[in-house]
Parts: sequence; C-alpha cells; structure tokens
Amino acid sequence: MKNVLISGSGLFTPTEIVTNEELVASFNQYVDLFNEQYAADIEAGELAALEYSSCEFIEKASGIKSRHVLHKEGILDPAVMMPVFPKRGEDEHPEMVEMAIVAAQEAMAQAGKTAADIDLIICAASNIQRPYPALSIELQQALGASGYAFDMNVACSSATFAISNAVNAIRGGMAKVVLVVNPEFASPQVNYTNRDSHFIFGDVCTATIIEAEETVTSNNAYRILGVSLKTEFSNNIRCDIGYTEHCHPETDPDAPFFKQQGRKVFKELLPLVADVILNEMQRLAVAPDDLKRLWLHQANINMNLFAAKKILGRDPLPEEAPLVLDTYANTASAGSVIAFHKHKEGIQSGEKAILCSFGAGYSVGCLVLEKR
Ligand code: CO8
Repeated sequence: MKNVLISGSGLFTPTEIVTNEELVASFNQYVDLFNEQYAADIEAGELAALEYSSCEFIEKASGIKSRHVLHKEGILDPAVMMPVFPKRGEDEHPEMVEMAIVAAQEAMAQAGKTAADIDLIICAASNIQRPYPALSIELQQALGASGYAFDMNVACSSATFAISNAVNAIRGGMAKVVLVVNPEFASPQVNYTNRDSHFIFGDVCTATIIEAEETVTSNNAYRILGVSLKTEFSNNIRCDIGYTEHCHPETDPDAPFFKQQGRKVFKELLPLVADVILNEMQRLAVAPDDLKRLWLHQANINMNLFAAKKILGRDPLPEEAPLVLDTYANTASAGSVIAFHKHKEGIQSGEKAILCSFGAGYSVGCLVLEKR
C-alpha cells in the first residue's frame, strides 16, 4: 500500500478579534434591553427574564478568551447581535472561497507544489455557503488547478474525514496531489442572543496538501500511518436550516442557529473519542510514550485535557497537547488542523503524533501520523 503524507498546511486567520469582555458587555446590554422591553410579560410570568453572561464562566467552562471573526460589526451591537456583511454577487467569490484561497496558497508553498500539481480539491466544512455549484470547483478555477473537486460536510470532523478521502483517492489512483480546505465561517450560525452558546465559535480556514511519498519534496511532511473514522447518531448538536425550510409556514426562529446540549456532548463524546484513538494506536502498535504530540479538536479545554490524559495515561505537558482555542475559540473542523499547523515544529523523523477531530453527528476522525 502506498505511503501517503500530509506535506503542507496553511491557515487563514481573520484580522478582526472579539474578546470575551466585548462579547459579554454587548450580551449583557442586550439582556437589559430585552428585560426592559418585556418587563410586563416577565412580571406576569409569561416570559423568563434573561440572565447575564460572564467572562469568568466562559473561560472556566471552555478555555476560550477571544475569537477571530470575518465581520465584527453587528455582533457587538445589542440591537443587531449578528455579523452584518454585504451579500456577494455571482461574479464575486463567497467568503469561504476567499478564505480558502489564502490558506491553500500557504499549504501549497509549504509542500513545494503549485496549482498545476493539484488534481483533487476537497472543500470540507461544517457549513457550505451554498449547495451548488460546489465551492471547491470555484476554488479549483480560482487557483488554476485541474482534475476534479467536491464539497463535503461531516461537521467538526470534516477535515479528518476529507483527509481520509484524499488518502483513498491517492491509493485508488484517482488523484496524485490533493488539496483539502476547511473554511469554517461559523459566526453567522451563532445565536449571539443565546447565553449558552454565544461565546463558542470563531471564523478561520485551514488547508492541507496530501500526496504519496514519491512526490513529496517538503522536509516537514507527516506519513499517515492510520486513519480511523467513527460516527454515531446524536441529536445533541444540531442545526436545522435546510433547503426545505421555507416550505414550512411556522419556521422555527432558532432553525438557522447552532444548538447543543453541551453537558451531554461532553459526557457522551469523550468515551467515543478515547475508544477510537486507543483502538487505532493498538492496531498500529503505537504506545503512549511513542506520541510526541496530540493535535486535538479544539472545542473545550477540559475536554482536551481529559482526552489527552486518557491517551497518555497521565496529564499532558502543554506542548504535548497544544491548545489554540484560547484565541481561536471553537473553529469546528479547522481546530485540530490549526493546532497541527501552528505546533508541528520540534518533531524528529520517525516520531509519532495524533491528529483527531470530534463533534456533531456524533463523529470522530483520528489520524496517526509519523514525521518523515
Ligand atoms: N455565563 C454565565 N453562566 C452561564 C453561561 C454564560 N454564558 N452559560 C451557561 N451558564 C450557566 C448555566 O446556566 C448553568 O447554571 P446552573 O448551574 O445554575 O444551571 C451553569 O452556568 C453551568 O452550565 P453548563 O452545565 O451548560 O456549563 P458547562 O460547564 O457544561 O459548559 C460548555 C458549557 C462550555 C458548552 C460545555 O458543556 C462544552 O464545551 N461541552 C462540549 C461541547 C462540544 O464539544 N460541542 C461540540 C460542538 S462543535 C461541533 O460539533 C461542530 C458543529 C458545527 C459547527 C457549526 C459552526 C457554528
């Protein structure tokens, strides 16, 4: 079987930053306005008063301190509470393609590849900005690549599942060099008036280049020793917007938004994650001491520490399981790839590492990697 490697990675980070302090201040202003406007209903017991959010809660419960967003304006306006941005025309790239171009160029440069080398592009993300034509095909044209391209969505595991597809396409002879992009434009799906979830997500795009050993020229490449994917249906993380939504006269006002039962997710997903990773390590005869780094999904600091401890059998050192969620927040499928991109230095040839995503579905995607 052909050795397949991740030979480059790239990252697009929006310049605008929203801190917890800013987010909580505007949320609490919104709460005051709401409670004032509906005072009579609240007094009559027909409506529950909204409660303040708090920076202390957010940081302690999630580890998130700030997040990058494409369009800050509106999010912090208590009268708006959503990102506001102009709708783009058919002759303009949508935001996801624009982000992907930048991340892709960095990944291609790292891998020593040009668009002419790319023969498959997979755009994999939790939300695809339009159903068709595929964003990946628009990206293919923008970069000047040929071959084929498709979009896919496995929520937070979109990146790892896409890398698995890339490996299979290369091993099956369908492609030689694959570009995977993960444009996570999450902020429009956040309900900024919901105390439980207003702080969770940020916007970002990651990219990776996947290719067979014989074409690799980069000296910072990672052999994909094993891939393990697992899904188990759960309603605990949902988004209900779909193309049939407008047919229902009583459309749910919460339909466009991300919603979750955070506690249940925490409890149910972690055993699944530990199982998938430990089984794959066992299959490949990789011991905890062989692992130099864990690039884990970035949803919650406590989840990551728990998962890392399960894998290593001890508390991880900060550099062993790097966190990016403090400044990026949850970036869905891009989180583990940001951690990989920013914290892959210092690994010697032959040393091993894990890249693992987990999230809605439920879905878990685990790659066991070895530095070339
Ligand atoms: N400020 C102050 N207090 C708060 C706040 C707030 N903002 N929010 C809740 N509280 C209160 C609650 O009311 C509760 O009070 P009480 O004890 O009186 O009832 C108390 O704080 C504790 O609340 P929780 O039990 O909800 O708090 P947790 O400790 O569980 O923390 C988390 C909440 C951070 C959400 C945590 O449960 C968590 O991170 N869970 C895991 C979630 C996860 O990993 N989800 C994956 C989702 S991402 C994914 O799969 C991708 C989907 C696609 C993405 C699409 C892009 C948008």
